[in-house]
Formats: sequence, structure tokens, C-alpha cells
Amino acid sequence: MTGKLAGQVAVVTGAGSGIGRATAALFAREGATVAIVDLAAPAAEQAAEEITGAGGSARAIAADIADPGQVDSAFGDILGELGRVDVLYNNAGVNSAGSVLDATDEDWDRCFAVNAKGTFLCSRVAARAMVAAGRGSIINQGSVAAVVGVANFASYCASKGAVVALTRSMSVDLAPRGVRVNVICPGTVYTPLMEPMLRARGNGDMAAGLALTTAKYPIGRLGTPEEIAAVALFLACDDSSFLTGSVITADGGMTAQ
Ligand code: 1HS
Repeated sequence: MTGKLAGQVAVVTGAGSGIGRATAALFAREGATVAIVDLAAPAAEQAAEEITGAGGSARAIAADIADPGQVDSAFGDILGELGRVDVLYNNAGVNSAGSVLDATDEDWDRCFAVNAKGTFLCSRVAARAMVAAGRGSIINQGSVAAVVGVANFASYCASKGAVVALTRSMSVDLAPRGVRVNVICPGTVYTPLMEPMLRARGNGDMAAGLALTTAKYPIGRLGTPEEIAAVALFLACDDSSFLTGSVITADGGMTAQ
């Protein structure tokens, strides 16, 4: 451990599984007290227990980040108990298969409610605390789907494009106030979130969907949660002190081709 986040408070949304869980564990190993925010209370509590069991500091908070009241309540608890928010990783998200021909209103609304509005709601309350402290780092979760067109993924692509645009806007608003805002655009990482997409791509065959997806990545494999967590740590700590408004693709070369 190098203590890159020693003494800091980090909020990670969607930290009950996948990239968020790996990032929360890494942030804790680097000295942060981590608020594990997740829709699923049992997953949040298990992630927090894993961190505290390993000697780290964590709190579990169940919240739907698409719900303004739940976001305000969650951050009220975090600020009330921990007194500050130094890092916010807006990792929580949903995806939904479907092209413009067959995606439903509900697909669109849910993708935007969680991916775009959830990022906005959490950023608004965290940024107010960070501005008051004169420093902070907000990391948003974009996607390669915000950079290139992904077939059969209309609502998700659009919502992640909104996250990239929001990141840029927030970065110019907050830079003079000492708060940096950047976005990671991961390629596919094999997590529970991705299984519906992989299975759909393989017409019900997960192995076929995985092969078709992996073929899109020049590096020859999908990413791991830990590889994205390492990028989040870079953006969270002062190693990235001159970065704000940056779009960091972490995609095994997928968008380079
Ligand atoms: C879910 C993640 O943001 C990546 S979007 C899917 C891109 S690809 O792997 O299907 O090319």
C-alpha cells in the first residue's frame, strides 16, 4: 500500500459488485475511508465487511442513485458521520440492449435516470462539499459506448454520451474551485452487469457472446475490474493533479481501430 488516499473519504457508487467493488477495495488499501453505495444493501454490506475484515475502513449505504431523496439522505449520512467527501466515483450504472428500432421508453428512461441523472445527483451534492473544502476529485463512469457506436445499445450509448458531456461541463465549472472532474470510458469488463448483453449478443449462448465481444478488442481479452480500479485510483489521487475534463479510455485498444 502506498497511501495515495491516506486520510481521505471516498464515495463509490455501485460498489457492491464489479468495478465499483474492486475500486472500493483498492481505495481502502490506499488509506481511504470508503462509503460503499449500492442499490443492493446485502452486496454493499458484504463489500464493506470485506474491507473492514482486511483492516480497512468502510461504510455500507443502500441507495438508489436515481432517487433524489435517497441521494440526499445517503450523502447526508456520509457527511454527518465522516465529515467530508474527497473523492466521488460515479460508477453505478445500468445497461439495456436494444436498437432505436426496438428499445422501449422504459429502457431509455432507466438508462438516463441511473447513468446520467444519477451521476448528476451524486455529483451535485458531493461537489458542494468539495467546493466548500477547496478540493476534490470526481470520477465519472463513461464507456466505450460513449466514444464509438455499439450496435443494439441505443439507450446505453446515449446515456453514457451524456455522462461524458456532463463531465466536461462540470470540469470547467469546478476547476476554479479546486475540484477536478474526469471520466473513464472502459471497454467491456466481465461483470454481472454485462451478462445480459453478452448472452443477448450470443443469441442466448454466453460463450458465443463472449467470443464475439472479445474479438472487438485488439488486446485479445476483456478487461478486469481491477484494471479499471487502477485508472480510478490515478484519477482520484494527486498523481493526476493536472487532469480535469479528461476522457480516459481503458479498452484494450477497442476504440483505437
Ligand atoms: C458496458 C461497457 O460500458 C462497454 S459497452 C460494450 C462495448 S462492446 O464490448 O460490446 O464493444
